[in-house]
Amino acid sequence: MLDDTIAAIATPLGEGGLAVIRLSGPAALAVADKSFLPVGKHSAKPSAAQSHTIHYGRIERGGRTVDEVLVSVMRAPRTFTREDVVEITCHGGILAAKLVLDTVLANGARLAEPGEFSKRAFLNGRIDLTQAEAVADLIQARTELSLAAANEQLAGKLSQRINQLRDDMMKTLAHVEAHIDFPDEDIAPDTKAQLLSRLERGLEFMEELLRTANEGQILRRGIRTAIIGRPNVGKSSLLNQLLGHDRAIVSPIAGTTRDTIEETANVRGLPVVFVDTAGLREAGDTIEQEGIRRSRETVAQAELILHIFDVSEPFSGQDEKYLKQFAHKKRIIVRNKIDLAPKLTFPPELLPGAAGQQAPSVTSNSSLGNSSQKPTPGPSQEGNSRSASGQSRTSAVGGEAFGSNVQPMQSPIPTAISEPSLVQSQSLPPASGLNSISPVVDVCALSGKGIESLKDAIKDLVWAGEIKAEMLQVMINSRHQDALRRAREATMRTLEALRSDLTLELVAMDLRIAVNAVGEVVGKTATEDLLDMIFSQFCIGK
Ligand SMILES: Nc1nc2c(ncn2[C@@H]2O[C@H](COP(=O)(O)OP(=O)(O)OP(=O)(O)O)[C@@H](O)[C@H]2O)c(=O)[nH]1
Ligand SMILES: [Mg+2]
Repeated sequence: MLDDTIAAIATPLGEGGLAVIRLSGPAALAVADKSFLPVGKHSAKPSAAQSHTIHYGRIERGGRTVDEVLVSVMRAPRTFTREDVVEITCHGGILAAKLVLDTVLANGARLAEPGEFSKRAFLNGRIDLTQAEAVADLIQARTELSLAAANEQLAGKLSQRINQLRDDMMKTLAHVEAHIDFPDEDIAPDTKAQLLSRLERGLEFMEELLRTANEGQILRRGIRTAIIGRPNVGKSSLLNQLLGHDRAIVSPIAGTTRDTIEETANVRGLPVVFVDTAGLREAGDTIEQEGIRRSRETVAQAELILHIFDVSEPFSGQDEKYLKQFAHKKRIIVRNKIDLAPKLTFPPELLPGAAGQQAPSVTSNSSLGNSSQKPTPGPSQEGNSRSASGQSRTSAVGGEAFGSNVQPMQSPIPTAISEPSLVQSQSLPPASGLNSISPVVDVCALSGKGIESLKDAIKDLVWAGEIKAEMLQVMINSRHQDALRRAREATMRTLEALRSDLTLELVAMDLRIAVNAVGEVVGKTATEDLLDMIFSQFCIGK
C-alpha cells in the first residue's frame, strides 16, 4: 500500500541531543500541517513551503505544545522514497520523540514497518535491491572497510555490473527466441559462435562475482572467532587485549568465565566477533559444565578458533584431546604467558614442526623447513625474563626433559614476535583430522606483547592477500550468492544445450531461468516474500 502515509522515529531510542521523526507519503504535508505551528516570519506551513526548506516552530496537540522543532519539507520526487517527505527534528528525549510521533499518528499517519521507507524507495524506483541492502549494510557497518564496501554498493557499482550482465543475457535470449519463431531457419554458425561466446563471458563474470562472496560475508557479518582452551590459560586476558579494554573478568582462579562473552573488534579493517568461552575441562560444577557445553557450541558456530595454551604448563592428555577435537577448524594456536618459564612442548605427531620447539619461541618469522637456520641458544634458567634483545630461548626444564629433541622451528630474529609461524602437519594422514597448517603465535596477554602479530595472523588466515579498494566495489552478499549460483547453473545448461544442438526451446528455457536469477539480485524479478524478507531485517524508521 503506497497510498497511505507512514511515520516513524528515525533515530535510536534513548536520550540524545536531537531525534528525528520521519513522514513519507501523499498526505505527509497535510499531516505535518495539522501537527506543526510555524513560528516567525521565515517559517511556513509545510503545504505552503518550498521543497527542501527548513522551518522553525512547535508541534502542538490539543492546544498544548509538545516540543519546539525544526521541520524539513521535501517534495516528491526529489526524496529518498520519491514521495513527499517531512522530517521533524525535535529534542532528543525518549518522551519528546514519542509524543511527536503520537501527534502525527493521531493526525493521519500510520506507523511504518521496519525498512518501509527503504522499501518504498525501492518500489518507486529510487534504488534497486542491492542498494537497499547497502543502506542496511551501511547502518550496521562496524569498520571503515565495511562502510566503504557498503558505500560502493549504495552508489550502484554492483547494480551497474549486474544490469550489464542481464542486458547481455536478454539480448542472447531475444536472439534465440527469434529463431524459435522461424523454425525452418537454423542459427548460422557464426551467429551461434557469437551467442556462445557472449554466454561464456557472462558465465565468467558470474564466477568473478561469486568469488567475492566470502569477503563480502566477512565485511558484513564479521568473523566469528572463538577463544578456547583449558581453564586459566589466559583466554579472557587475551580477549581484553584484543578489544583494547577490560571486558571480561580475569582471575587466577580456574573456571572464572562461566558464560560466553562476545564483542566485536576491528582487526586490520575487518570486523571480528571475538567470543570468550568457559575453560574446557572434565570436572566442574553444573554451572561450569553448562558453560563448557556453550563453549563447544561456540566452537561449532565459529569460523575461526584461537586455541590458547599456557606455556608455563606442560602439555597434557586433555590438551591432546582438544587439539585433535578442533583440528577440523580454521585455527590459530596461541602460546600465552611467554613471560613465564616454559614447560609446554607439543608432541611432534600433533603439531609437527612446533613439536620439538620449546615455548616460548619469541621468534617466528619464517616458514618451516628452513633448516639452514641455527637452533636457538639455550638452555636458560627457569623463571628468567626475556632478554632485552628479544631473542628466543629454551628453558632448563624443556632442555632437560627433551634433550636433543629441542629443535627450534625458526631461527631467532632479534626483532622478536613479528609474524606467526606456520606449523605444517602435512605428513599426517587426513584421517587424523588435523589441519595442514595452523599458525602458531606467541603472546603475553598480561603485557600485550605479540597481540599485533596475532592480529596479522587472523587477517592473513581469513582474507587472502591484500585488501584492495576495487574489491570493495562488488562484494556480494549471501542472497546475491544464492541467485548467482542458480544463474550460473542455468547458464551452464544453456551453453551445453546450445553446443549440442538441442532444440532452441530448451536453450531458451534455461536461459530465461538464468536471466531471472540475475534479475533477482537487483530486484527486477523479486517476489513479495523476498522483499518482505529483506526489508523486515531493517530497523524501524529506515
Ligand atoms: N604471567 C602471565 N599471566 C597471565 C598471562 N595471561 C593471563 N595471565 C594470568 O592468568 C590468570 C588467568 O587468566 P584469565 O584470563 O582469567 O584466564 P582464562 O583462560 O580466561 O580462565 P578461565 O576463564 O578460568 O577459563 C590470571 O591471573 C591472569 O592474570 C600472561 O601472559 N602472563
Ligand atoms: Mg576467562
